[in-house]
Amino acid sequence: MYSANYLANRLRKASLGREDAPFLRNHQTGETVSYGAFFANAERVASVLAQAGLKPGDRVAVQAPKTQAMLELYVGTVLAGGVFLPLNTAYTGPELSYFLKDAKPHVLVCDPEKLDELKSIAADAGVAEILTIGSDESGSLPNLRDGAEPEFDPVVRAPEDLAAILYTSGTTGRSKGAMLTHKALASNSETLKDYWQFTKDDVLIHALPIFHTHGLFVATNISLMAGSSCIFLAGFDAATILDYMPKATSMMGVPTFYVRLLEQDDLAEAAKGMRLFVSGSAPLLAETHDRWNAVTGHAILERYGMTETNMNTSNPYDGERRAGTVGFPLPGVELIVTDPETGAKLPDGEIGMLEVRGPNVFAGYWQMPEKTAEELRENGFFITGDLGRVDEDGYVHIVGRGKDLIISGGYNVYPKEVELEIDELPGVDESAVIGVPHADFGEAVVAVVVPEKGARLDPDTITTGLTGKLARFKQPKRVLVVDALPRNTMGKVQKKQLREEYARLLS
Ligand code: MCA
Ligand code: AMP
Repeated sequence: MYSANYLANRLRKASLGREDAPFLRNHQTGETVSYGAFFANAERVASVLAQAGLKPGDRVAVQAPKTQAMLELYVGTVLAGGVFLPLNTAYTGPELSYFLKDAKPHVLVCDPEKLDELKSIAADAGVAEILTIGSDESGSLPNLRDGAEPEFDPVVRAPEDLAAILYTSGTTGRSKGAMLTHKALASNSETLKDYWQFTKDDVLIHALPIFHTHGLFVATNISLMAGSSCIFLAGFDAATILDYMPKATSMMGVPTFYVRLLEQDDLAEAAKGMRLFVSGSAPLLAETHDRWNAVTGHAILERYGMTETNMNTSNPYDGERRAGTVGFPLPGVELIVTDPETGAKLPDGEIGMLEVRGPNVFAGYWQMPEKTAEELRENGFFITGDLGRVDEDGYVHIVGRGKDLIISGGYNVYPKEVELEIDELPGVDESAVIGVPHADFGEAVVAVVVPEKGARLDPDTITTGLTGKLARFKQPKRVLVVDALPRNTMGKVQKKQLREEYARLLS
């Protein structure tokens, strides 16, 4: 009966008839939730959403703690024909206000602790219904779910219908909503499940947040599609992960996970029975890859993706997982390297802009046709903003970013967004925000600030001034006050020079 709904059908298929098989082993509650119970709850949530007046295509925004209830909301939204719109729990009220006004969701689901703050923000954005999910699985949504009818007829959804919108920061400081179709999400997860050989016998350590592609569409969708189970952790904690490893088969993480796990004494013993470690969202240093291999005997499998495209390339499951590369284009994904200026295809081996095309590519940016046209070519190739090359054996190397982006611990920070906030603060003339190497986060945010003429600036006042305006992970780990920013003859700020000058600031 799920067959009418393209994505839900594919998320359900592997567990049909295996209702008692475990899906989530919830670390917080200590309970294991079976596939049957999980989908019954997701159907009840779909009923609650329909009761609340959700129509096909309506958005359901959620900024809630990582819980089983939030995963039920994801699947429930898909079943109800809605568009799931998860938001980073670190976002502040002003940041949330932008997303709500832009996406105009029918429903907002938030942490009960934020309800008072978000009520007026949601009302301003025209949100019809606010529900809550707390970190202990309580809240108004779980309450309504428990009183709802257990069966729901999934709303008909075609491959090209939207299943989710995920916001990704824009170079101008304005985030863009990447529109993801049922087909894009389903096809990519199906490909990855096969490529990485996930089966019902897998037990995945799930410690990533579920408001981004990596934790939601890669880790969760693959588990559902394989009918495997997840050890579901609210967040990353090295000791807890080590405790679970002997009961698990696989883990997905950002490079910071691997750097931190390498500091644990018992890693080699704990990792013995694991079959797969996947890394992505940011570059994994070859040094981390090699150390992991030396300690555990496992070669981390690195892959490369984006919010707009889900996963594009992966190192092989069987075959050499080459450190410092992101492997080969996935089956069905085409990858070309082009001249960043002209867009012309470059000869093999040359460094240029990576462009990708395939069923995984998004349908465009929400209500931003000009932005869509700038980045998504008419022939279907998406201009990633990443610079790379393909070596003689076909492995893709990412050598840099054409876009002005900092990736800190797997979270993206757009310097412009931070600079705009800093420049608003009293006594600031201008600022330049850069990423510098950081042993734990890979890159860390640093702000170089010039005071107004005659003004005295204390770095702490910048830090305090940003509180409540920007999510903590976007805030500079260090603020430097200088007399002037380096510029070229055209007057353009030389960020490269700043990055070189401060390369060892935090390492
Ligand atoms: C936390 N903090 C950070 C970060 N995380 N600062 C900079 N960068 C970060 N990533 C700050 C907090 O604001 C806080 O600061 C202090 O560090 C401690 O916070 P806590 O929550 O305890 O940190 P943590 O639990 O140690 O978190 C680090 C983490 C986490 C586990 C690496 O950031 C994480 O789970 N990252 C994964 C992100 C992810 O899933 N990315 C996938 C995006 P203060 O004390 O000052 O308040 S999807 C994607 O990129 C594409 C599509 C792809 O290819 O996957
Ligand atoms: P997001 O905007 O969160 O979708 O982040 C996507 C960006 O993360 C990509 O455009 C890359 O710059 C980066 N990224 C993801 N995976 C990798 C990887 N394995 N190596 C290097 N960069 C990566």
